[in-house]
Amino acid sequence: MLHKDKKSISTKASQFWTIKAFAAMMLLIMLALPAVAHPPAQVSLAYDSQNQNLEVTTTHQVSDPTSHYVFKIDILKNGVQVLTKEYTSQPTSSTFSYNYSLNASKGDVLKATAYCIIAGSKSAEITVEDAKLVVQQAGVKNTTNGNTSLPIELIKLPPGFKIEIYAENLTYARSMALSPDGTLYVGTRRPFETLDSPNGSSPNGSALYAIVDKNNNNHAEASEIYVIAQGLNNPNGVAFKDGSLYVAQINRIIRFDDIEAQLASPKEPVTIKELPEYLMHGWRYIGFGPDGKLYLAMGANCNVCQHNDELNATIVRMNPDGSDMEIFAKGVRNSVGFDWDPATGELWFTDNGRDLLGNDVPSDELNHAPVQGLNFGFPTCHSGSIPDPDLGSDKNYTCNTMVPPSWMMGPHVAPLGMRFYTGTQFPEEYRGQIFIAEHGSWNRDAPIGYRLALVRLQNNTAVGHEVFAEGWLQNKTAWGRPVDMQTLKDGSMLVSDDMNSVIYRISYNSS
Ligand SMILES: [Ca+2]
Ligand SMILES: [Ca+2]
Repeated sequence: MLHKDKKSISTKASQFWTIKAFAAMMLLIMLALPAVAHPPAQVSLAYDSQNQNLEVTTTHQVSDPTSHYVFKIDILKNGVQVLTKEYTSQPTSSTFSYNYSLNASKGDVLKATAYCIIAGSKSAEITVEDAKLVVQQAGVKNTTNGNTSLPIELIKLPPGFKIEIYAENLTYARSMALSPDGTLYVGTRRPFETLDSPNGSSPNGSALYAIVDKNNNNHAEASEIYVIAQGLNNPNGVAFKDGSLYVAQINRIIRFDDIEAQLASPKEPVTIKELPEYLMHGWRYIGFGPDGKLYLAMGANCNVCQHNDELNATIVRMNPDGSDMEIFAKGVRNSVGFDWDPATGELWFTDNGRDLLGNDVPSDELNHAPVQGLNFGFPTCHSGSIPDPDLGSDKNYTCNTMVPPSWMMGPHVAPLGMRFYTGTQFPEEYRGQIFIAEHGSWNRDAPIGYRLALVRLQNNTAVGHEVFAEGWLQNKTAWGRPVDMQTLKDGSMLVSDDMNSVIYRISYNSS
């Protein structure tokens, strides 16, 4: 019947339907256009006050950067246009940076807008801070229905290893801790310019997360992520012991008791330790040693300085209730990662070297503190052999009494999280070795870091250093920043990234 009707359609009607089909096709093409010609997904800004340089990083994923590209960048200072640059292509098919020489001082608001040649634009804004700080804005994430679009296929790993997204939308995810029952706790740290007040304790402060992978699919669905607390003052450090979660904010350490039973609605935490509140290097890292003590890194409140607070630039330890705090290691500028060798029970830690001595000096450090009371050099001695030039050449500072680094990680790589690999999924050659997350340089001309490094040990001594995972840095532009690692029970390894607010999972399969 239908077949017969179709056959009987007149030529006129047939022309009509052809026009209709043509119109429908045009409509479809027009509807499809926005998916082809999209505005840049992300723009982020970094201003280097010292060098008066604005770096504009744009993510604009295209198939052909010579025909579909960001053709213009506009820059406004305090609402007034100060710079316009036009381009006839973009350097890469995804993320790229342009640097502009620009005079700005503290308090100035810089805004950059990137325009797509076909359609749309994207803007980002920052407020210029003190000369010694570079302001970075994470920008707007390209997030659709909870699926973050990140080019993880760019990350290179040794053969047999795979990286995938484990959890997303964890705002500024930083340090991680795993409970014996497998709950993952995730601390966070806000970039300076997102703090609503100097102490960051407003309702718009930072969140603290817990993840329970209930369906064991090695991915955190939204229903498996708990916000344990909000409005905290940069809860960077997390540690777990005897059923309690310890959280180090800038200004205090708090403890959530019996937390596993009340992830959905935790009781009020108790404060176990008040801490001196300062922003510079004030992001706290904590962990429990094999001696049952809570260890805490107290970063130096300066780039380089002699400080009259003896706790400044140390690693301290205390009882789990906060009592009997004592200095464990001195001369530690800014450690944001430490761990104990499961074979010896001895402490190893990363340390971030001072700035403003140039691109290649000093090296960041991996250190070894087998006993209490050692001095690792800061502020008078850097990298084990460089007396500080700014603290007075007449003082004849020497490195003789200081403990040199166990391994030089390279200048400005910013080694943060540091973990012994304690699983058995990775091949034998990785077991008991040290993984280090390099957050990446913020003030080096040629960026460095933005990768996972591996330091190999032999007989309790560091003997080698290699790159384990890289690709977050592409053409001098970083699209991700590793912070901390955590080995899961199955031997896979999680890696947090505070630039993208995600956690990756690295696993190994020999077949
Ligand atoms: Ca899951
Ligand atoms: Ca040192």
